[in-house]
Amino acid sequence: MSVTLYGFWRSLAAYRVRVALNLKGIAFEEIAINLATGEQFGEAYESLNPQHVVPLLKHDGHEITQSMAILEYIDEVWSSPKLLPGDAFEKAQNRALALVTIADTHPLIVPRIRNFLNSEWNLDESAQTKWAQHWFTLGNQSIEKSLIKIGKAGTYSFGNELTLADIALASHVIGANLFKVDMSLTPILQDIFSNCMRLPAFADAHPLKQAGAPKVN
Ligand SMILES: N[C@@H](CCC(=O)N[C@@H](CS)C(=O)NCC(=O)O)C(=O)O
Repeated sequence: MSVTLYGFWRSLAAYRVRVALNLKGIAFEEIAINLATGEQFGEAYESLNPQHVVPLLKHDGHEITQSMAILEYIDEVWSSPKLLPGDAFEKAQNRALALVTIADTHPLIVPRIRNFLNSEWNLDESAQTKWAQHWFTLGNQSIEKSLIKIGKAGTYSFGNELTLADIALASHVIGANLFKVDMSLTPILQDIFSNCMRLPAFADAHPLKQAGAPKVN
């Protein structure tokens, strides 16, 4: 059964899906929807996702949107290694940490928000960067304090086994790095990120390693 991901090189949400597919060892084809030229608003993509956003996963005749829903679908369909382990409370704790960035930080910096800041209030690129840095910094602080409060961090957020929350946190730090946010103030988050990036599943999925990404030295 083939797996197709509609994504874009710099999409943090598509990054999360690439990592999960890599961790499960699932072969997939990625089709790029060019968010920079507005391809997400074209008729062809609208018929797939009326929300005009990536990622979208096609599998087994299904079309699934929203990275969190896709991650949970992948985890249920391909059960090993388990990304959302534990009892109901542990799963809720894991989802809650992931959602700090998936639901409450990342949505504030996506192209449609930054484009609106520009078209309505003339905020130029440097003002938009300041906006993004602000929300990533608040996200960083919430995540770092949550990791301390939960008290389970080891190599990864919930001990020494990778979980769904680590995928979310890695996407968060990649976004923060793209906007040059100071990561030295959140050392636990930074350590978890470094540990994740040692794994090819995370490193190979990095936005800057995807087709269409700008070359960096
Ligand atoms: N909550 C969604 C976010 C989807 C989203 O906003 N994706 C961005 C790329 S990371 C997008 O396609 N943006 C298009 C736009 O803002 O015009 C998820 O996690 O899948």
